[in-house]
Amino acid sequence: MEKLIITCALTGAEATKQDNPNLPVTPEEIAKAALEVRQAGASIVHLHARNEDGSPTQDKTVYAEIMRRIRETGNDIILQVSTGGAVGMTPEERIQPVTLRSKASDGSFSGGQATGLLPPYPEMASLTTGTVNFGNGVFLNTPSDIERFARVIQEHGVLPELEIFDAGMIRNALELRKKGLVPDNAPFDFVMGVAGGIPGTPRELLFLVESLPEGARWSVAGIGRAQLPLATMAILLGGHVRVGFEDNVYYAKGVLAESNAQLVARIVRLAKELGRAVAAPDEARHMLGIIGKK
Ligand code: KMH
Ligand code: ZN
Repeated sequence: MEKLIITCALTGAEATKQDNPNLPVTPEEIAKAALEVRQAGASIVHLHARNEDGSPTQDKTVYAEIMRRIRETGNDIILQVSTGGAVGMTPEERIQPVTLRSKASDGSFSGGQATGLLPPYPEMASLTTGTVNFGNGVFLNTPSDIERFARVIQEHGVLPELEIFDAGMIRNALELRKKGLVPDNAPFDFVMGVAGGIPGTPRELLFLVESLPEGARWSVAGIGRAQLPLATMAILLGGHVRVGFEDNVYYAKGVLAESNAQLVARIVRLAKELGRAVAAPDEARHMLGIIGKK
């Protein structure tokens, strides 16, 4: 089996400090959490941004500050920005952070100032390929908006990660592939257990995995109590794992997690016990086909 890629979704758009006081919210807190999860064994961070009052924002200046602070700590973790944002945001708001990476006239990509550190721009972006009820709200992704997001992600040289909240979204993702709007190496991430989406059960995970084309790379992000069992299954099945406060603020039933790093460290221990080596960020870049892009 290939090495395990661990993604940590540090903050999300929904959890609050009331849910877990250890939730990283400010750019400084997010950069600190990103370093801790890198040291614990994660190779990708999935990023969301917040306003000063803690409410979600897709403002690219806040994302720019988060990524700058992450790189300033010498952190080489892969930077994945959200294009999902929060329920109710407009597509224009949501796509902003992708544009922090710009294409130069010679075809190379850049963003941020040269610091001698890895550049502070997005290497990956999440791309949800359908609409799903999301608790009491609706996470709206119309066919035309999905195509538009895919085009902008492509134009900015960013690798999309296909966020699959329900089975029909796999079909939509494959349509985008056929149209040449997402590359064949774009990984799938099954977000399982959202109220309104596919349940986070072993049976459903097997069904989603079997629905993918041969050779497709996938990870699973189990919501709440589904996080640990589904992550364990992914380690065993050759998939990859996403953990973090965006999806689950608990370590065990009734016990809040101390940090995102605590959740990552448990996956690293499990992988070790189960005989699966863990990928470092550069190894993950090679596996995902994003190494070499500047
Ligand atoms: N906050 C959810 C409504 C993503 O990051 O791409 C959507 C979300 C997905 O978090
Ligand atoms: Zn997200």
